[in-house]
Amino acid sequence: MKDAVDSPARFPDGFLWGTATSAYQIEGAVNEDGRGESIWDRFSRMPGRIRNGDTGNLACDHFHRYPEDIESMKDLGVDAYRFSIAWPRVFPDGSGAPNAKGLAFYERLVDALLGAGIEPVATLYHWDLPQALQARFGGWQSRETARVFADYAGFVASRLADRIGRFVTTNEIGSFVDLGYGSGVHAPGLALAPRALNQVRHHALLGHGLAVQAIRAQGRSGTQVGPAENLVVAVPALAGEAHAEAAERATRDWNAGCLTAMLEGRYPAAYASHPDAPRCSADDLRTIGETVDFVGINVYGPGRYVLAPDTSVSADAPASGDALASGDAPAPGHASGWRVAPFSRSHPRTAAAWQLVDPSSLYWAARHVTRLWNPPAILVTENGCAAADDPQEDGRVYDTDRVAFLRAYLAQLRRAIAEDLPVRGYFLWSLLDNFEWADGYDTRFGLLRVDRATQRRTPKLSASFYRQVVESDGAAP
Ligand code: IFM
Repeated sequence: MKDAVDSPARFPDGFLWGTATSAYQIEGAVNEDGRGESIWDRFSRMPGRIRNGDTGNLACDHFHRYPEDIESMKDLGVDAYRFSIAWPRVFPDGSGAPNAKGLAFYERLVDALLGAGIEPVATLYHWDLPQALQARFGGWQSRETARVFADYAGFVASRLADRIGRFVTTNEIGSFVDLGYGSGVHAPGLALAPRALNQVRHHALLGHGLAVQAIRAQGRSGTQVGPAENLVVAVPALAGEAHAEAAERATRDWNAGCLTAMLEGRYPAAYASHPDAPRCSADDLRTIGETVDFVGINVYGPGRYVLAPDTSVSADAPASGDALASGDAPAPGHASGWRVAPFSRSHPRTAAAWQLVDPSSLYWAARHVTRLWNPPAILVTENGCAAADDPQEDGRVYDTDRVAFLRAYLAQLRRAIAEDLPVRGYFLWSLLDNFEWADGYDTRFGLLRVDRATQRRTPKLSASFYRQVVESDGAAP
């Protein structure tokens, strides 16, 4: 295996350097211009659900400050900006009559981005489900939600595909289903049994597939569409092809209920035959497996370390729980041809307790996705680092850990490019410090600090670093 971390790789022409955000995390203005309530408005009002009782009511006030935020993107020099459209702004009741004023915000945003020479990339679902659909159908518990999601996606494409060339359907089905309907730590805060949880995930996958069809039907010829998934990335613990192949198999198994199903149009046999498997028809699977123009991968760190099955080290661990969650393999690893090397307790993490660090996870994610499913293109739709980056006495933010993190992950992106893996864009999460869901505003991923009291934006050291990356087309790290 060639290790190209240190070799200079030219990024392909048209490679997109970007930043990413999502609507509820930055917009604020939750009651303006006819926006309907979302499940996150409701959830964040519930006592004890969000750290410090934070809400997205004001967030980064991006709804009013987007011109300033676009200026910041111009300073960074980025080619593209991935944002999300708030479904309840466009359809306050989830379906029915569209809200012209809600759509008008995104028209203003998109026009301003294009005016600044920045390509808009729009995500249609980044977790802010209209509360009306939760009340009416139980949200993604019902396939009706998948159906009306496609109506909304088609409508947005019919109005904006003249200016938006790339749409992301759903962001991280693997997260919003498990956290919102399984552990209940995210909206809508439910804790369903495994079978019901898998059915919810199936409906979300169906929503993705139906949205692909609707965008193709109502967008323009050439409009590109794909999902963004935080796949569980198996990283080979040791060098050598046998371990790399074991990690590839493990990645397919661990994403059985999500990305594997989307990209293969079927659930792998071990998943489909599990007693908790979702009910589904052949038609559903064809829809879920609609071809996509790109696969968005959100990569923050390693999901598991994996070894070839016959490796004689003492590492051995149960590979699966009983529940068929998207991150769980349905069959023991030995049967599937891999085994787990468990994380040590001292494995490095960022300021977010869940974020384990290994830069090579970005390379392995791109390599596994390419070898397993050979998509036309891969976009790194999210990658970033949580940091406890308080301002220093001079008022500046020296987020040295984020710079070190990005430098190391981007070197692995160069390694992927040097091996001709079809990565066509990189969107750094996130432009701004923002509402980090149940963690509120205390967990920060931004290139720009946002002062909570004044909303003042201060570019951090990492913003200067990323400007150099973009300026040099990835050569600088
Ligand atoms: O902030 C989130 C984002 O909404 C989805 N992907 C992971 C990010 C960091 O936790």
